[in-house]
Amino acid sequence: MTLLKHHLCAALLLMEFVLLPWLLLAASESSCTAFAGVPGTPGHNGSPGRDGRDGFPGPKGEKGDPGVGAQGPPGKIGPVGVVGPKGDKGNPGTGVPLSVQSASVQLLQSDVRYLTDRLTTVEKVLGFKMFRKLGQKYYVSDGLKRTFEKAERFCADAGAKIVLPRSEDENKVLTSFQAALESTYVYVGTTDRQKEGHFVDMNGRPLTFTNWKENEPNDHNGAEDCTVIYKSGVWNDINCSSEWHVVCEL
Ligand SMILES: [Ca+2]
Ligand SMILES: [Ca+2]
Repeated sequence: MTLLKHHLCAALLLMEFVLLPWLLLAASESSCTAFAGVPGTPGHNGSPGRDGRDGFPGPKGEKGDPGVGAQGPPGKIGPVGVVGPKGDKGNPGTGVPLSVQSASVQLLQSDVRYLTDRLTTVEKVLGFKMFRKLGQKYYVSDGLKRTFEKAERFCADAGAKIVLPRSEDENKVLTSFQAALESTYVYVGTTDRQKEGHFVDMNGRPLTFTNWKENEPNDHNGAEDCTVIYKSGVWNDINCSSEWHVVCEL
């Protein structure tokens, strides 16, 4: 009987590497004689453990700083204040007397009228092709030839009159203007239409300056009541229906 038990134990040990673990357990729980076993193969690392539980709440934080709110809307307008006391009497005025002011205004108005007139004259002058200036007077021309009557109308339409020299200087300026026009004759504003032999200006006033050529005015054939100036500067009475250069004065 002892021998059979020994063989059974040996058989169990031989199948240690072949049989299931329950056989090993059976052998260990039996009363088999002990044998030193072969060392087992090291096991693999286990799976990661589960996540830990949430920790306990931390201690209470410190008290925060005071907040800063937005500015509120403006308040209502206050009630009307009480009327203040009457002010002190003012100092005496230092204005210019009314009579002096009136004189100054009149002077200014006169200056404005003068400047306006001069500006109007200059604007008229600029409307002509040619002009000469002598003092406050302008001689102007478009280089046209007209009868005396049409020459009068031409100048009047421009707010002017047919040129009439009233001094030696004016006569010279007109002569130089005549040369620029390349003109033989230029009408001047004097006639004896009203009274033969009595030459007057376009306003019917006697002449204060004349420069008649020798033996002129001669009223040739009894038909010369108008006047021209030669390019040499001397004057001659001539038929009014002839067409000669027109020069106006402003
Ligand atoms: Ca005449
Ligand atoms: Ca004549």
